[in-house]
Amino acid sequence: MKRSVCLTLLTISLQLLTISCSTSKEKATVKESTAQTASSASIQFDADSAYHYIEQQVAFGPRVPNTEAHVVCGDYLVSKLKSYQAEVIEQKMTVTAYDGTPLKARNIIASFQPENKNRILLFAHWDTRPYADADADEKNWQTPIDGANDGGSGVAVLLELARLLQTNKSNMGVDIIFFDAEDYGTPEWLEDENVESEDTWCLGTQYWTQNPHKPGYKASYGILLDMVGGTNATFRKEQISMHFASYVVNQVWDKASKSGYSSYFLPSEGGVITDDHLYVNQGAKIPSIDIIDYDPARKNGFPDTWHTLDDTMNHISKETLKAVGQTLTNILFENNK
Ligand code: AHN
Ligand code: ZN
Repeated sequence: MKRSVCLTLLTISLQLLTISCSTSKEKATVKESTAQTASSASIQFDADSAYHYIEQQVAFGPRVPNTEAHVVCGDYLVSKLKSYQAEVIEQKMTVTAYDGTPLKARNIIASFQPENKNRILLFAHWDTRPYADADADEKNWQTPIDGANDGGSGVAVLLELARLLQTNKSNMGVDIIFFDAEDYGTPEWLEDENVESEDTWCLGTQYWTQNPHKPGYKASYGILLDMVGGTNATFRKEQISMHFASYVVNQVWDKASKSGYSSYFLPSEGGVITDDHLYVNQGAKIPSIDIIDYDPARKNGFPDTWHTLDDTMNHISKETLKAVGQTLTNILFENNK
């Protein structure tokens, strides 16, 4: 008896739902078709442009804090973002490296629609590692790397998104942060199992979480791009991201698949990676994920070029840049409510 009442109620409510759905669906269809002509159908992420942004960064030389190339590249990034009509804030600071070296560092923050309360945070590190300490040849361990992928690629994808944000309106306010001093962590040759060295990485991000560029800064969620330009890259569901922001991971992976990039964004489990998103999650309390090329079947999970002198333009793929860039483009400009 009870069951049948329930069922009847369910049927009635389902019918009501169908009726209300069909009317709102009609409206939605109309709305969508206008929106599509205006934006989503036509917004293409230009992988050639992103590739060029990596070339430009690499041309400065390794972007290691306390070097001239680092200063000049920072100026280039600021001027690019300003040219795309973003509001740009530079956060200059001195942070202390694992060995006590004071590092002159600079976080570069670009805001689109700064007045919009509904915000998304996109971030990447822009500095490059001073040491090729994962290089097969020990003679190279003290040599700085080009960082085409590790550093260059995430920044390049975000610069291309900034270019698109200049001419296309998202319904979200967007903040792009280029964090500094991510990659100056304790070198492998000094790694000591008994000494915790995790916090020697991501120094710019750690500074920012303690000194946000705007008091009480919040975003609905954050996406970190790290090594998103390598040949044959694959992205797996990184576990810190899953812990703090599984719904963001799933939303991004779903969008990637709907955009035709399910061969890059795999549904399998990734590593547990100490990266800038950890501090954004813990310190700033913004649910954030890491899109990072990581395959547990590899030696250390990261691409073979990681922290080696091989992290050069030769191993950058426009197809990978397109897969990541187009997925993010579709997140920013599709399904706007
Ligand atoms: C560590 O190696 C501790 N984390 C990886 C974060 C990283 C370094 N991403 C790029 N370079
Ligand atoms: Zn690195």
